[in-house]
Amino acid sequence: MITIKEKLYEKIVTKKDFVNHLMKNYGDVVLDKITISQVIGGMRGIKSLVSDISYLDPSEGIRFRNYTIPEVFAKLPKAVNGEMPLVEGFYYLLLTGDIPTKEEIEQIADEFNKRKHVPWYVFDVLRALPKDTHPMTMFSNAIIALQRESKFSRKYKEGLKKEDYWESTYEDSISLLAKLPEIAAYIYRMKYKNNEFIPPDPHLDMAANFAHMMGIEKPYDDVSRMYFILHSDHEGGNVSAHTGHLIASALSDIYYAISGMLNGLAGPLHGLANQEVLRWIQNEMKKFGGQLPSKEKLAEDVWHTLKSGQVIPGFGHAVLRKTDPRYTAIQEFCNKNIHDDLLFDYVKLLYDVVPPILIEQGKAKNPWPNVDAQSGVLQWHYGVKEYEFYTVLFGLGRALGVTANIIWDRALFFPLERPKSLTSQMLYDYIMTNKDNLETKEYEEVG
Ligand code: CMX
Repeated sequence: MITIKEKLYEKIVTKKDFVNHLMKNYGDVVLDKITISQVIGGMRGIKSLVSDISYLDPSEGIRFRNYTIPEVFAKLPKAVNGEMPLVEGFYYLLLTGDIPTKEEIEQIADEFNKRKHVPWYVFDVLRALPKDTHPMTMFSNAIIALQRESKFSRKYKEGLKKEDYWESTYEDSISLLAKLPEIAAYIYRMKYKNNEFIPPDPHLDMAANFAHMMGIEKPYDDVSRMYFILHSDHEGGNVSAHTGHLIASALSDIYYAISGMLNGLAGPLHGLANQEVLRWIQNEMKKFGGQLPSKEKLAEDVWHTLKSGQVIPGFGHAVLRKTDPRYTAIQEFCNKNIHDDLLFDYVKLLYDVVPPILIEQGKAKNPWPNVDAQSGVLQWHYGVKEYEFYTVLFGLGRALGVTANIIWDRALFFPLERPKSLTSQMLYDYIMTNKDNLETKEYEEVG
């Protein structure tokens, strides 16, 4: 059987030819017009990145390597005694685009196993931080501390050839991913479980080992598998994936890139929204004395949140225009496995209450829930009630997608990312100079 690296190499050669062909023969083809509102408004919808790892359709939602979420769940080999696919197999899919055999999964699991050991100084760094440091800050710190391990950076200094960039990036990615479950579980148990650590079990798969180190019984292993897979990637333009790509485009190594992408994920408009959803619901639960309110009462509070200038966490999306299929996947799992859970009932009620309000308010382009509206229920139900920790779990999953993307960025020689910025005066001058040729509206001079 060929190794993963050999398989990747074969695929890289073919894909590189394809991308070179596009660049050489069609490099001048114009894709889309770019509007002033896109330039000012956070580059929404500007097609300016390439990722073959996943694609996000506004209506259908995410496809990982062209497979929908239900297809990923159905096609990938499952864990023994589990319903969810092995994360190792999913990573193989992200890297190669192929559904792995059991042997191929064993190969990648073996690679993770060999590199699992977390050096002592990482724990020292974590312990040196004040106890009230946010777990995302801890996670990001731990990863940046590991940067000294980077094979890519070492080899680059020695004069690495461009053709070989991807290989040591792959090595760094496997080494880092192998350590993330133990680092995350360590943060959790140091911060919330009185420093009572549970050593890793080398016989378990990545997610089961994580569940074990967290100290949580079955089916938390399956919950973790599902959680990591669903959060792994959301095409290239979201803040975390894009940050990782941008950092790595300067040939900063995986450790720099993943630590940085976590810092983007830590924002309340992105990954931190899962924490915010729980915080919001917990406040409601307290207010309603641990009871489920009527739709009308909950609607009043949703309006109150909006009118006080805040967003409703867990709703809306920059690309999606329908309910997030990641939300649906978690909901299906909850429907099957969770009964009589007040939090789950709140989430279901919010699904009925929030979208009509956001539609009536008329601002959000997408009134439907995203993954963060539903994901906290799972964690809470299975015992992770410290909701500050939820974004770390998101980050652990996201590292799968971002590392896979960066390995391919390097393989395909994607260059330094360097878009052009203009001054606002330049935008105005452009409009005034070209107003006779522009299609719409009257162009008034300002000031
Ligand atoms: N509650 C209230 N207002 C919302 C809203 C929500 N859930 N979603 C969008 N809006 C508002 C925006 O704040 C914006 O208002 P202003 O014009 O006053 O600035 C307006 O509607 C238009 O926004 P949009 O084009 O629909 O959405 P964006 O692409 O700008 O932002 C997102 C997308 C996700 C940041 C936004 O929907 C939001 O803030 N949602 C709540 C936070 C959240 O759940 N984030 C997690 C997203 C998934 C993830 O990355 O993990």
